[in-house]
Amino acid sequence: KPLVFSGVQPTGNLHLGNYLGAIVNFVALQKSHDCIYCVVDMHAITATLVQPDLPAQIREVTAAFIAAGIDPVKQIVFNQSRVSAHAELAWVFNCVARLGWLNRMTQFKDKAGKDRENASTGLYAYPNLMAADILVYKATHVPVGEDQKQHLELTRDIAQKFNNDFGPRIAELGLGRGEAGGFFPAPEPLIQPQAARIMSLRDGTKKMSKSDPSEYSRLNLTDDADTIAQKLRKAKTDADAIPSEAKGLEGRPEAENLVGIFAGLAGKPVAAVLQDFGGSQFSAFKQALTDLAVERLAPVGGEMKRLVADPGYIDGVLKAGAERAAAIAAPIMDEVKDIVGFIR
Ligand code: AQP
Repeated sequence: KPLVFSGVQPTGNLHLGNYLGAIVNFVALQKSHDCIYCVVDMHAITATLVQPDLPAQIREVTAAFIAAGIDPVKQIVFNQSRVSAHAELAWVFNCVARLGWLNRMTQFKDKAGKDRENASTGLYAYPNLMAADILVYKATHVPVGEDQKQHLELTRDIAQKFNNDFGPRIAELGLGRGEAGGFFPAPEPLIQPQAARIMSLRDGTKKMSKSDPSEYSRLNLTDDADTIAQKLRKAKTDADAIPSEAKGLEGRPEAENLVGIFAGLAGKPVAAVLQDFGGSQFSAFKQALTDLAVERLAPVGGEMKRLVADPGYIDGVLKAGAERAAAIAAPIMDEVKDIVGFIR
């Protein structure tokens, strides 16, 4: 049976890229799938150990999920550290994944930067924990932005190696899944084509990111209308008008990004946006983009602020979600222990 799993790190500054690249898709998928949405607090300490206010950051992501339209009664919403099976399976996967596989991960290279010797081992093993997050539920579909595609491929490699290496034990214990035989499924990424990669408002070649020191690089979900207007007014552009066809965006990363953001917010293809605005100057386009961004984001931000003002409600959602998540994960983790040979 298809099952959706995805996570967002509570590292502060939740932004438009997280929203259009991931959360909008989370909301859409709940119509057709059972979904587990996780606030991945254990991932949040991999790059920066001491977070400014981790409990508040966890509540903020939870509020964003609910404000965007995720139903925490129908779907499962919880914080990762509460379900210990994630950490247990991650350890097994630390022993499945090969150093050579992790050495290829571009996110580690980006986040570790030049001072690689000083990066935490948690940051290095991050993709193994991510694989455990997904596979501890045997989830089959993972909505993510394009930056996570490589980690999803690694998750599939880990699933396959586990299935192969333990193949005889899996068969002996009768724990294979139907004809495929393997224990873990090979989960598939679900990437929104229009908003797969939202770029910085200051530099169209850099991903919009929570950790960018410039507030002007991103639209935060909690920005008010004036802040959204100000950031978009200052967003970098070039001197040419908006083209009427996509090939006119080639070599113009900032223009491409703003048109892509418009398309993502409007839920329209880029070609339709170019048809409407082809020939317009950026000043007029930015005004229309501001109106649209305020219309789409302000209600989400407003609802987030209302929800975080009631931490009791949020904490109740996370606790109930963790109990439901643990009930799914625990028997799968027991089977993993049986396959590996741990006495329990
Ligand atoms: N710029 C983006 N465009 C589209 N999707 C994006 N995502 C992140 N940035 C963009 C997607 O949002 C989901 C949650 O991301 P995350 O918080 O778990 O991790 P991240 O990718 O490390 O996010 P940031 O914002 O870029 O944080 P920092 O600055 O810490 O690196 C994921 O599905 C991600 O693809």
